[in-house]
Amino acid sequence: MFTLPDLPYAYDALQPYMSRETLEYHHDKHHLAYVNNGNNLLKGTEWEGKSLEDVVKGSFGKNAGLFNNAGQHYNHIHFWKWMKPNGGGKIPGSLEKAIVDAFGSVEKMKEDFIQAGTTQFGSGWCWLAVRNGKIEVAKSANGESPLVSGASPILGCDVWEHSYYIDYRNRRPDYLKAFVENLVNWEYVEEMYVAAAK
Ligand code: MN3
Repeated sequence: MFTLPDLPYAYDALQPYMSRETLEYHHDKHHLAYVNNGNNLLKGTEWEGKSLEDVVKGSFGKNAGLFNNAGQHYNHIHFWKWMKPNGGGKIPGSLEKAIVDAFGSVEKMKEDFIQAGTTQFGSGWCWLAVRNGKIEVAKSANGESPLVSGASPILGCDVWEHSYYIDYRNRRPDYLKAFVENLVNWEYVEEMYVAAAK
């Protein structure tokens, strides 16, 4: 069974970069809907009782309704933890080194990440993911993530309009810049990097 996790901070803790109103709608309504719909669609399938990652990977291309909701449940569980109050700032050493190895500089990684989110046409996500030990930038539509192409997501930004329209209207690039510079919890990204790079 999927369950909705609490936000790891107060609803107003990410202001002014993400408002209480956005988090109330995004967490309490959108994420909850993925949990409830996912649970209904999971019943009686071969994936009942499997881990969330296995449900996401297994249902991809086989059961679109279940995949969309399970995928979004997975993405949002991490999305809340990929942000923190007073986020952004210094990237922990081992992660910073891996980023520089892959992109040449932290600035280039941020530029590529923001570019991926800006150019994702319609709803979706932009990502940092680990593939064969190396960090890459990716983008995906709707509820998809690098999990379905054999990579491990370590950072994702939700570019569905419900994630930014209240605060940024149509200015998606401004939202992405604020996410990277002021919201990202790089310690959690590093934790996922270490687990993925093993
Ligand atoms: Mn969302």
